[in-house]
Formats: sequence, structure tokens, C-alpha cells
Amino acid sequence: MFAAMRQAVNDPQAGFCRDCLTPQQRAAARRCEHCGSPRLLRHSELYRLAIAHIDCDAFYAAVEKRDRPELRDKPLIIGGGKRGVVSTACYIARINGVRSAMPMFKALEACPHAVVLPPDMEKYARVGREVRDRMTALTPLVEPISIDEAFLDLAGTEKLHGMPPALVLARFARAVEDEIGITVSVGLSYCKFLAKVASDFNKPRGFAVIGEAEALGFLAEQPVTLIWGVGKAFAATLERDGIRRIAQLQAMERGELMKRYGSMGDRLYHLSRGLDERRVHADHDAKSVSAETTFDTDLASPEDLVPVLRALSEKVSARLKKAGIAGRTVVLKLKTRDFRLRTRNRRLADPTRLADRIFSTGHELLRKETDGTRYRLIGIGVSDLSPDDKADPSDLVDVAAHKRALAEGAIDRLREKYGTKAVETGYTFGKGSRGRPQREG
Ligand code: DCP
Ligand code: MG
Repeated sequence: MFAAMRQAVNDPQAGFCRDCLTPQQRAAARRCEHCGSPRLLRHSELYRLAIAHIDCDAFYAAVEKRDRPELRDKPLIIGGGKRGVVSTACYIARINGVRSAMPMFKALEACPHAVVLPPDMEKYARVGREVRDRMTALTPLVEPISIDEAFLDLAGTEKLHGMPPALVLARFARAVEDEIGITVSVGLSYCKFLAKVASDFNKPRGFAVIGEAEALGFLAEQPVTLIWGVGKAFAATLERDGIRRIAQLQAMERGELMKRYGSMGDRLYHLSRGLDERRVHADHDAKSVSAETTFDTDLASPEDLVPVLRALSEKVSARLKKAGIAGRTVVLKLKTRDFRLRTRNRRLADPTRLADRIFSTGHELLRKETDGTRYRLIGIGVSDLSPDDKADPSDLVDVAAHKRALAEGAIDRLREKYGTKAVETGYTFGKGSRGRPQREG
């Protein structure tokens, strides 16, 4: 569909329809030429911008409304519990003045008819992951900021998608609505700062674009609190100096701002001018892959612990290989009989996904901890995750390690063919480990 419309797509001033995604022919029309929707998106830089910020609308409340259609047109507040505050409120409740972090009694004063539900974090995490998985299908450069928001860098993806980022994002928003059942708002710009500002601009179901040409003029009009890091306290400091609008910061020299406000002055200088060089970082280092075992009876001796460590290392390695990722920091976790947690880390020269390296590093860490202490749990994992293309480079010095890596590849292939039990390495062989796997991280 898109190729046939390429000519129209080249006219960003005519834009496209956010409902049916049809590129428009005329720049002046108020409604979509195809479906009649008024939700047209136009901007002179529309097809050149590639940094996006996506944020779900009234996230917890939207998920609950999806699952309880009878609440659709009612004011809904999620929150309460021990803290007694509002986590979020749907947009109907917001019209009545309800806001996140407000004490519940105040919220109910403002909106007495609101339905209040306690948060179901597990469910929100699941939905958040679904949304995120759809983002990572668009570009590998997805940087999650919280459960319901992320930055995306879509530069260079036009060929892959057969359409520019703006259309990819509109299609994404529509798919989330149709297939997950909640709505999102999109901000599109040339840098993270303004993409984030834009996504907040016409919530809910928003899609705002801030281009390079308009950045300075747009920012000039805004209050200083729009700038990242300018909270209430710092805004008060600026206010004392007579600074309220970003235009005032734009008129000041960098040296002057830094003299007055230190490193924050530098940020004010750059962001007030729409200069933000921060890249979108893919979410690799936030996570870890691990496996752990709780014992029936507490164990202290290396003879008991080491084989379990070996088996767990293999489990971690199998997961890494399956996911095509590798980790650079090996983490050993032990829980003593009296529930004290000991974690020990070691950072490797390069990321690994091999059971042998995970195990040998974990083994070294364990050696220092087997001092007679009795443990009820042992776990091993890796963090600092990255794609596995740079993992385990063949090491000419450590020929033995290289051979082991090759052998592991062969063992993996056998296991795939005959199942896990077919090949046992020295450490686990014959030891019907006394560990009983209960939980896995
Ligand atoms: N949240 C919370 N307490 C807060 C702020 C937020 O528990 N003080 C939770 C509930 C929100 C979720 O985090 O649903 C996402 O936060 P957002 O700031 O993105 O708020 P919403 O998604 O609810 O609304 P908006 O449409 O403004 O993004
Ligand atoms: Mg949100």
C-alpha cells in the first residue's frame, strides 16, 4: 500500500491519517480523504524525525478499564492500600481534579463517585511487557524509562518497515489499541528531551511532533519546569533570580549559567536551546539471567555445593543461548541458614554465554565462601547483558578455554537431540544432587 503512495508521503504538509494511516494529498483538508477522521498528522519535518517517546495513558486505570468494560465511562482511581495515595486516575477522574500521589481521602473529596481499585502490579507488569515487546519489534534501540514508557530510536529503519518512523509509530499506537486494549501517546522529535515533552503534549491518544526548526521558539514560551531536573526546589531558586520562562535562559551565556548553577547550569544552557545529544540506549544492562536452588537441608561443603553450581550454570547458559544474549558480570548468590544474603560479583574481560565460564567464575567466588557456613540457597547468574555477537571471543592464549567452548557447542547439539540427561559433565555426573529446585530467578 505504502509504495503506491510514496509520492504523497513525500509531502509532510499533507500528512497522514492516524486512524486509517492513509497519506493525504491535500495540505488544507480538515478530515481524512479516505475515512473522514479528523485525526490528521502534519508537520514539515514529519518524515525526517526518528526519536520517539511513547507513554501509555492512565496506565493502571486503562488496564483495569480494559478488563472491566462496565467501568469504561466511570471515574476510576487506582490506589489505596498501605500508602493511602492515588497511583493513577483515569481521565474522567482527572477532569474532577484527581491526580497521582494525592491522598485518597482528598481524591474522594474531589470525585466522590469514583470507583477505587487496588493495584494489581503483576498484571500491569505483564501488559507493560507486551507493549515493550511490540516496541522492540520496531527497533532494537528501545530504552524503557518506567513500566509504561520508553524512548525509541527509529533512525535507519525506513527500509525495514517500508515507511518512515512517523507512520510506524502511528501504526504501533493503533495496534496497541486494537490488540492490547489500552491507549498510548507518542512524541516525535530529533532528541530525547523534546520527544518526551511532545508525548505529554496532547495526552491521551496524543501524537505530537516537535521539529528542529521550531524548537527554539517553542521552548522560549515554556516555563523552566519543563526542563528535566528542574523540580519544585530548583524552580524556586530560579524564581528568586527572576527566571521563569525558558526564553530567559536562552538569553544567558553558558559561563554565566554554570557560574550560578554549576553542572545544572550546563544542562539549562543546552536544553533551553533544544540541544540534547543523549542517545537512546537499548535496555541490556538493567537485567540479569539467573537460576537458583533452595536445599532441603542446609549445605556447607564444596562437595555438595559445587555440583549444584555446575547444574545451575548450565541452566543459565542454556537460557542465554536461547535468547541470543551474553552477560559480562557473573553473580553468585548465597543465602545462609539464618537468611542472610551474600552476593559476590566478578566482571569478565568480555561477555559470556558459556556454562563453563559462568561456572568457573562462580566456583572461584564460591571458594572464598565455603568456610563452614551452612547455606540454604545457592544461585548463579550473569548481568551486564548484551547481544551475544561479541561473547566469548576465541582466546588464542587460553587454548583450553577455546576447546571447552567448542566442546560445549557440541554438547549443546547433543542435548538438543537427545535431551538434557544425555550428556553430563564431570561435575554433575552421577551426583543425584541433594538440591531441590524450588524457585528460579
Ligand atoms: N504511578 C504511581 N504513582 C505515581 C505516579 C505513577 O503508582 N505517583 C504509576 C501509575 C501509573 C503508572 O505509574 O499508571 C505510569 O505513570 P505515568 O506517570 O505515566 O501516569 P499514567 O500512565 O497513569 O498517566 P499519563 O496518561 O499521564 O501517562
Ligand atoms: Mg503513562
